[in-house]
Amino acid sequence: RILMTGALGQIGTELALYLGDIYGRENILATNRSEKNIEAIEDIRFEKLDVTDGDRMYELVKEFKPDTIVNLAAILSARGEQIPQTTWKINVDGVINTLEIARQENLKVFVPSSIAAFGEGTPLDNTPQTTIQRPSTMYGVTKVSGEILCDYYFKRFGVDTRGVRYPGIISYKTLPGNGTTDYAVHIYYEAIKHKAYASYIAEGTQMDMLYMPDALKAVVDIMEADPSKLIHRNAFNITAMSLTPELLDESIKKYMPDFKLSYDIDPVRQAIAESWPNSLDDSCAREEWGWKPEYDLDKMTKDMLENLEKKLK
Ligand code: VAH
Repeated sequence: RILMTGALGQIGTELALYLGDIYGRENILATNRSEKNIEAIEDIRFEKLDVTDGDRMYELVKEFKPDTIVNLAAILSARGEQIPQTTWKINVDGVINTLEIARQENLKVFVPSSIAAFGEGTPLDNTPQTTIQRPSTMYGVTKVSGEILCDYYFKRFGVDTRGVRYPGIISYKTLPGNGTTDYAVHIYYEAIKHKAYASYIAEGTQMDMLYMPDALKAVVDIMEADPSKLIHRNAFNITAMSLTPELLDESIKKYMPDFKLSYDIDPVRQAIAESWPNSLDDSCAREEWGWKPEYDLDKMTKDMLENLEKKLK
């Protein structure tokens, strides 16, 4: 049984249904600070929860009796720069409350990190699993803090914490909320709606990306992995592709030859994107728990355009 936080976000809505289909929808309790987008999780039980309210989270755990907490609640990178103090509170209190309850109730924990956990001084090409982490965004600071807190609770208290460093995630069901990689989602929506998109990220800017089905499978694969094989735990680099706006443009043009890409750079999100890796080394995830993405760029583009065609018509 799984209690999820942030379950109405870009990952949360699809992960709730995905986990429900595997473990039984009655075994999922989806929570979120607001009820916006609640229809996306269909008949899965929902309770309002602000992850900074540890007492309320504990009440829900006592009542629902999960064996696992999946803590997705977070303010993402670009929004996080507008409200850094709130971002710290939500992102880190959410992790601490999750870990404290997991410690006291002996629960398993999944907390995702992000490529945003890297920054100044990190080798940006083929970024290693273990390297310098000096992120330049508050979101990134909270993600590094989350990684270290989860490692601490595993080493000090034996809490079974696990997580991955997600790259940008591309999906067509729920729009992401104010991230930096979101341009790679909006480009597909705009391709269907207007056959054109003005990218706020500059040509040549490389960022790792993952298609949602692979992002979802990673959660189950790591949580069901044999713990004796895990050398790392809370921040596995995972990726499927290193994308630029022009690579997305080229792929979309294979299906929509008259698509037009232009640029309207947002200096804030461009600076964030440039501080993140160009490509990740995800060999540890592949070796320790069999990480293997199924979607490459063209396969993702085909699926995105077909599904958005239906969704937006
Ligand atoms: C963001 N989509 O852009 C999130 C993610 C790696 C990017 O953390 O902030």
